[in-house]
Amino acid sequence: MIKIKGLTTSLIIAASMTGVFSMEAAAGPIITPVSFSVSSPDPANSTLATNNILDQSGLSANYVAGVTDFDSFVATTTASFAGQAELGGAGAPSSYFEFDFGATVDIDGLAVWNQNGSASLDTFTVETSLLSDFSVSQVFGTFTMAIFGGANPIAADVFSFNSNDFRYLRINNLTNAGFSSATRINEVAFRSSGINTVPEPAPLALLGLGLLGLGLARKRRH
Ligand SMILES: [Ca+2]
Repeated sequence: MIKIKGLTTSLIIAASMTGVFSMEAAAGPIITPVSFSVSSPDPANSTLATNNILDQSGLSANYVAGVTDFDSFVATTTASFAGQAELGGAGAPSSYFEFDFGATVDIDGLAVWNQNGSASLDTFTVETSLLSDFSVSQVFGTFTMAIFGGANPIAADVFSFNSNDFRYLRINNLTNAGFSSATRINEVAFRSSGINTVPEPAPLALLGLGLLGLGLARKRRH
């Protein structure tokens, strides 16, 4: 009877642990790239550091990468005029912001806090690749910023797309709100799809751990 009771307890522990992992995966935390570059930084305006796009500068709140829930954060966080990043040129075909996540990731959402003047981003594409030279890549559709040239502080535009595994992501700048020599955005954030490429503990493995725990407990008892 004790044995059955113990086994049942282990099953409950294993099941609840599995549940916890599932909930974490579904939460869709913000994940951040390990490095960032622009295809054509504007040498005339070096005060607009390119890091501004990723360092949470100008945001009304801060997140913790890998922990903070993307959807709830981007819904309530605004950006001020300070903390913008700039691309030289206005929508030239080779003009893009590029992000390296350091390993294969799976992302299904992007938040962009735009700049609030005529240099603000208008239309862009999202392109992803497993290769740094993008010789094989996937291009999502053309996205249009709903919020541009508007208020300060400014809310985030959020875009969703089919998740896929990649390491590198480009935001290809197509058009801006009219400024002829540069495109500026304040900040971006990425949503993990919850489909982690790092293997999560499988339910059977957790059940095994539970049974192992039971075995150890019984051994100590004897
Ligand atoms: Ca910023």
